[in-house]
Amino acid sequence: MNTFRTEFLQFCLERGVLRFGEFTLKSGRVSPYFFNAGLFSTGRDLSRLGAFYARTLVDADAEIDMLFGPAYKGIPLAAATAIALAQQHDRDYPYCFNRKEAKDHGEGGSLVGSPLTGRVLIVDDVITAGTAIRESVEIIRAAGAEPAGVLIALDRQERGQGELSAIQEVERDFGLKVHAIATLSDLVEFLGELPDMARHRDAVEAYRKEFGIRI
Ligand code: OMP
Repeated sequence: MNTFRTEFLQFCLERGVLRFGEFTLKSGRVSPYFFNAGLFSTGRDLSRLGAFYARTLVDADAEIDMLFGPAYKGIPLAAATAIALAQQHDRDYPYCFNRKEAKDHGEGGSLVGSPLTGRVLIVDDVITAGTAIRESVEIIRAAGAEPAGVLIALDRQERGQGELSAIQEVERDFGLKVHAIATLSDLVEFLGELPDMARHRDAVEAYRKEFGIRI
């Protein structure tokens, strides 16, 4: 695995973002690991996280015109990514986010930031069932813009209803490419390199056998 992904997963472990145990997911599945991006909760964490997102986007060579952060968790992620793209890659993209409740006073409306136009990249944390992404696609299309890709931190590589993962379904249904900083495969490989993580590796591997997509 490349050092970039190893560094990212190490960072997640250090910050407690990646945890092992028993976690009931939105889907009802009981997972031996959980990724909680909300625990990147200091200025330095967010700055480092933004750098990982930005680098993933630059490496993917995605053709986009702006960033969109879906409320709530996508908002600081899109902002941190936009800052890192400007400071570290000299790419000054406009960015925008939505409110969950439309305002009926002041400037009104439910979108904040740059107007949604052109090819829009959705920035979020984890995709499980893809619900949040589907909502973002609707918001972007309603504004007359084009959803052009998704950038997330972790691809759990789990099957959805059928054989495809939720991410593969999003790619198929909307023609959107999903870019992830790291995947479940990276996590299994990473845990395999840490002797004191063998127990967790086995549990994650067993979970992958049961719910993972075929790779
Ligand atoms: P969808 O909007 O259905 O794709 O689900 C994404 C959500 O799953 C995230 O925003 C979290 O609330 C939750 N989640 C995680 O954040 N991390 C995980 O490792 C797993 C889940 C989950 O519940 O599946």
